[in-house]
Amino acid sequence: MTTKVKTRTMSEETHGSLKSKPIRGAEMIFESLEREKVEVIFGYPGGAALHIYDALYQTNMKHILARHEQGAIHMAEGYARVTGQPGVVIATSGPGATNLVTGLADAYMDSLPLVVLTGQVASGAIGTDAFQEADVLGITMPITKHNMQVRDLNDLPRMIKEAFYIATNGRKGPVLIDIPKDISGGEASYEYPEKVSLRGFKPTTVPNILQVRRMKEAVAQAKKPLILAGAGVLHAKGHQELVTYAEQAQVPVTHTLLGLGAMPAGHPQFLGMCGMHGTYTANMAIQEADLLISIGARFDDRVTGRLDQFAPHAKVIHIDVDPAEIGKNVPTEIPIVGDAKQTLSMLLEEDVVSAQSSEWMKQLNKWQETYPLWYEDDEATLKPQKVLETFSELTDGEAIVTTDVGQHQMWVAQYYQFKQPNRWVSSGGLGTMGFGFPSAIGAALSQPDHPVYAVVGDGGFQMNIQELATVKDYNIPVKTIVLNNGSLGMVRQWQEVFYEKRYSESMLNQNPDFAKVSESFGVKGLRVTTIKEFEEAITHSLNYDGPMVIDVAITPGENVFPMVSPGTALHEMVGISKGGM
Ligand SMILES: Cc1ncc(C[n+]2csc(CCOP(=O)(O)OP(=O)(O)O)c2C)c(N)n1
Repeated sequence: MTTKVKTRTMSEETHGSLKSKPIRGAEMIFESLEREKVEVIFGYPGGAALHIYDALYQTNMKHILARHEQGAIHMAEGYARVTGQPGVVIATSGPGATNLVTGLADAYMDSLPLVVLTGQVASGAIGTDAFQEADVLGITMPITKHNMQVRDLNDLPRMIKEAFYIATNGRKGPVLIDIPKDISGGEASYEYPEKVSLRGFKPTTVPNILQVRRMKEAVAQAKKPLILAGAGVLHAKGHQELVTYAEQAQVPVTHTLLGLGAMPAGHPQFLGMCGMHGTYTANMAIQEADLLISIGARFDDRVTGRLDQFAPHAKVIHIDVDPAEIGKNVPTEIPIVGDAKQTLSMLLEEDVVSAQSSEWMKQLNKWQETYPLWYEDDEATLKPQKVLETFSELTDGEAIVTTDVGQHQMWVAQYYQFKQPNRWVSSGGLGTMGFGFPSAIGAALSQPDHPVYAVVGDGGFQMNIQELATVKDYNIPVKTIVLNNGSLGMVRQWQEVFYEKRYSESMLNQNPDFAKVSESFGVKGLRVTTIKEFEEAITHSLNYDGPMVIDVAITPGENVFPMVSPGTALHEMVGISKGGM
């Protein structure tokens, strides 16, 4: 554990005499973070960030030293996904900053609020190819919602205030501030602005009432309506309004991968996930619907399949806080610019008229009974689907679950019965391997009393396995379930289906013993090969106060179904029922 001595908070010294007494730029950072009520920051030091780390030493701010900057930023993403609050990251210049690139792109694609502070070489050295210099603004411009470099120390407090504002207002996203070393080490008087005024950034969150009324009329006339709920519902914390509206308007609901948890699993109007590995009922509902209401979803190609055959009979209503999303991929009859919660609240205030959907609901129920998710349980091997069904039952659908990217991610999405919103943390847009384990650390720090599980593949876990040292160092009780199939499973599946079983570089022949690896980090490690052992391990983990890794030897060669192949339409999915592939 760390031995550093905490001496005082910044506020103690600066409150009351803000303008008169100059303080260092690095101190301004922590003073400002305190004012933004930041509880924890994730980071990794280095030369250009040394003033910042020295100032940190003199505060009470909780800092988690990751073992790789990529780990730090995924932790911040996990924190942001569960809380809705910005995750804060500090890294040094050059390689420290470039190691953040994947996490920035990931957060940008999934609209996660982050405030990222990077050290930079001293102002006078910028552009000279100085040691550990990288053009961080140039590199991160396309993968941040906004980025800025501090040129004058007097601007630093305002820039931090703006960064928090931009990251969390309208469509959320990552904001980066690049801070040259002479700026963090320089002194000036400090004043934190109370308000932000940005002429070019005034997002519309309250929708136009006339558009809302048009939607009401369209729903009243619909016979086959459908809501497609995306992560925007969760970001806006509009899940309760979604359920109430769907019930009152008699409209069934499907969701995107990242919309999981917006509607509780098991709700009679809930059809499951749609898209590439969605349920038969959800995908067919899209193809048959006469009215499709997208709320906080962006019509990603994994959702739409072949675009020109997507929802061919539907009038489309698109609700999104980001006007640039509307009409981007799918032509929209009724555009509604607004925050999901505010729009749904407005709809509820307007006296909901329900759709004429009783026949439609009967048909959907029939599909659900006839074509449920299925898998062949051969008893001899450990089926991943069975593992996840068991995991869902033993944790009662209440755990916070993070995943990496691959087959295991799709199986969690299909088989974990999320009962609550904001308990699902996964890399959707960018599809980042190595995300699952560190993001679970951030999630666990935000909810210390809640069980947090990272479900990862044997490939992805090895991409950020060094964070085992972090969970040990701070005794963060993350439980990691490695669904170990000895391969890059999703790549192997595509090679089986589309490349005539030419398994080019997708076998992981030299996997370490994950239980022993974790033991060597001081983290409890278990290996299980039967469903009984798995049950025992999960039961044990629920009462175990510390980190743990459970290496699960699942059936190699198992595939994820149903599946919509790239370039085909949603109704052309394969593997719908036993023997159907
Ligand atoms: C950083 C990164 N590199 C490559 C890929 C491409 N990719 C997608 S899934 C996958 C295989 C994942 O294997 P594993 O982590 O073992 O999980 P599984 O599919 O077996 O559940 C790969 C290589 C990716 N998504 N992210």
